[in-house]
Amino acid sequence: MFNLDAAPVAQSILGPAPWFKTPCAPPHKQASSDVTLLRPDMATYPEKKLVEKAKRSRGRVLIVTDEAQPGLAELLEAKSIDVVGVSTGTAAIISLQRSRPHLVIANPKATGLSIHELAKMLEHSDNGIPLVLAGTEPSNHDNRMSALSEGAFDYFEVPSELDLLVKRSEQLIALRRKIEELRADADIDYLTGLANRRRFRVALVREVGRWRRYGSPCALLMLDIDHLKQINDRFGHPAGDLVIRQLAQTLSGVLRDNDTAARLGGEEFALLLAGIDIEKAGSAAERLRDVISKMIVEGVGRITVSIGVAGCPASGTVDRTLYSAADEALYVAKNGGRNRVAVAPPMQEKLPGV
Ligand code: GH3
Ligand code: MG
Ligand code: MG
Repeated sequence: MFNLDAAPVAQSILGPAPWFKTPCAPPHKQASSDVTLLRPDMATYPEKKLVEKAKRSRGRVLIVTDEAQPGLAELLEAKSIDVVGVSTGTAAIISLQRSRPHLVIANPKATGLSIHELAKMLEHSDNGIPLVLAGTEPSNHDNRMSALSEGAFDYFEVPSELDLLVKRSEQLIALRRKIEELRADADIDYLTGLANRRRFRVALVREVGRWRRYGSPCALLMLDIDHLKQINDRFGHPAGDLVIRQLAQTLSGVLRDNDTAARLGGEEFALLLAGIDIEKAGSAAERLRDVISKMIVEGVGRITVSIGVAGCPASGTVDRTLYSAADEALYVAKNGGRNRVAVAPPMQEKLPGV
C-alpha cells in the first residue's frame, strides 16, 4: 500500500518514472528505483529478491522411492536441478503439495504406490506435473509400454541409464517451466505489465474470502483516466499509451506485496488494497489522486484521474457487490466533475427505508 502519511511521498513519484526513457519496456521489466522511497523497509529488498529469484530459476524434482538412488541427485544438481524431496509411495501426496516440483521421478516398485493413481493425481495437480519412472527392471519394450500406458512419460533402467534419465528430466522440466511462464503471462496486461482483469478477479475473490475467514478488511479503488480521448485526439495514440503506462508505473510503485494493481481494460485501473478499511482507503485515494495530478507525462503534460472507493465490509462483502460499489462511486466522481475521489456509501444506506 502506498504510504498513507505524508506529502513528501508525493515528491518521490513526481520525477520521471525509471522506465520512462525506454518507452518500449513495460514497468514489470524494469528495475524500479523510486519504490524504495515509498517503502523504507525495502532497503534489502533487491538482494533478497535476487536470492529468491536464483532459487526459483532452478528446476525442482521430487523422487518417490523406497531405495537409495546413488548418483541421481548429484547428476541432477550438476544440471541445476534441485531434488526437493525423496519420499516413499505412501507419503508422495504430502511431499507433492509441500515441494511443488516440476517433475516427479518414481520407482514403480515403491511400496504403497499405484503408478496409475500417481499419474492421474499429477495430471490434475497444478495443471499437469510430468512423471517418469526409474527402476532396476530392464527398460525393454514391455516395461516402457506399460509405463506410457499408465500415464508416465517414460521408463529408465537405473543405474545403467542414469544419463538418459537426467537428459529426459531436463527436457520435461524445461517444458513444464515454459507452461508456467505462459500461464503467468496470460494474467498480465501486455501494455503495462500490471495484472489483467482475469488475475484481478482471482485476487478480488481471494481478498473478500479473507474477510469471510479472518475478518481482514480490504478496499477497492477504481481509477479512470479523465479525458483520455481528448489526449489521444490532441497528442496521438502513442502519447495516450504513454499516459496509461506512466500511470501504471505509479500505481505499481505504491503497492505493498499483498496488494494488486490491475488494468481492467482501456484507461481503467483497479487497486485492491489488502487489510485496510474504507476510511484509510479514502484518504489514500485522495493522496494518490493528488500525486497523479502533479505527475508530468512527457509530450502530454499533466493528467488527472477520477477514483471510486469501496471497502469490504463497509460497501459489500462479496466480490460482485464490492466491485459494483467501487464502480458506482467512480461514476459519482466522474459526474462530480472528474479529478476527484468518491467513496461508496455504507451498505445499509442503500437499503430502502433505512
Ligand atoms: P472520461 O473522463 O469520461 O473518462 O473521458 P475519456 O475520454 O477518458 O473516456 P471515454 O470512455 O469517452 O473514452 C475512452 C478513451 O480511452 C477512448 C479510447 O480511445 C481511449 N483508450 C482506451 N484504451 C486505450 C489504449 O490502450 N491506448 C490509448 N492511447 N487510448 C485508449
Ligand atoms: Mg476515461
Ligand atoms: Mg473509461
